[in-house]
Amino acid sequence: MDEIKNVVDAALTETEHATTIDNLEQVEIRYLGRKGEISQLLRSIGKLPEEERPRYGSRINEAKERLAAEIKRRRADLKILERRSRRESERLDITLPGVPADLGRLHPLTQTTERIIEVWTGLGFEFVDGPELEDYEHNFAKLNYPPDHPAIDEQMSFYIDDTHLLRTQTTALQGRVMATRKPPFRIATIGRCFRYEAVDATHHHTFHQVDVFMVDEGVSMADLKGMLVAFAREMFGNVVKSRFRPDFFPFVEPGVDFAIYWHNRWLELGGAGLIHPNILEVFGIDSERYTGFAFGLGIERIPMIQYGIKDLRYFLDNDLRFLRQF
Ligand code: FA5
Repeated sequence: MDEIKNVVDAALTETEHATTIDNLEQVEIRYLGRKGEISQLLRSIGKLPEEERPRYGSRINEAKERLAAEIKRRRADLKILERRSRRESERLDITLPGVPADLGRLHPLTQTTERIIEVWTGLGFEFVDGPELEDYEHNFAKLNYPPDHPAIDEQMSFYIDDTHLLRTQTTALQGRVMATRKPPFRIATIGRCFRYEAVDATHHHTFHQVDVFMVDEGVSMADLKGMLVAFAREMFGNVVKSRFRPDFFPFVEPGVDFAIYWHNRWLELGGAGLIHPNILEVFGIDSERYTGFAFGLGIERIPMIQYGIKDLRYFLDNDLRFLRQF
């Protein structure tokens, strides 16, 4: 009987001291398992005299039940403790100062692009995207370039095969629009252009342009000038002075270049003019009834003027010291 008491006392102490559910399971196996200490006590019954066996047996069964009940209780306690400690380790201290997030910002060219879109949308123009991988027809032929015209060489191109090239000008979209729409329309497009150029502070092989054109009855140079001046004022402020000088582009007649006066200097923004009647006719638009204007500007030029950036290579370098300033 003492032996039973010793085993039960030891088992109860170990149960009480188990600090994890795993610990407790080991205690359970050691005492209540098939080969555990209590089972061994039961097996030793055979060695006792007949008359002692029932009492001994029922003592062992009581001990077994008591131990099982204690282990069950301890297991429930440990579950609560484990849950609590998990909860505490996961608790957030919302009064701790946070780690400031490194905020991204829009690239200066994206900011300029968004502003340009805002201004021309406000003037009633719809923005349409064209492909960067263009065909010769849209980039040159449909824009009234005679074959082998020197102006084609002026825009040195990256050819992909005999008939496809990376577009050299967003003006390439004009033919795509005129083939599918009837006037009146007011269209604009903005995006990347590519020229096989020696890269320097004002020229890149990859740059951006915006092209804007409209076709309607009675569109004249006065409309073109009025809208370009309105655009320049939106971008550079009310004081800006602008200038139009004759220039040549095969797709306009007359053609002009457009410049603004900024910090005591004339700065060219791009080319413009009235859409050549040949182009309207190619697309079945009656050039007696309809006229149109078109212009195309380099985008990099705008933030360069606004912020006094001397070298357009910064825009493609992705140097954070430069980009963080905008
Ligand atoms: C044109 O590309 C004509 N398509 C513009 C046009 C459209 C005229 C509609 C008439 C009617 P130009 O090659 O001049 O024109 O380029 C226009 C502007 O794009 C230039 O003034 C310049 O700001 C920019 N640009 C041209 N080449 C580069 C280059 N390599 N790097 C950066 N900007 C450039």
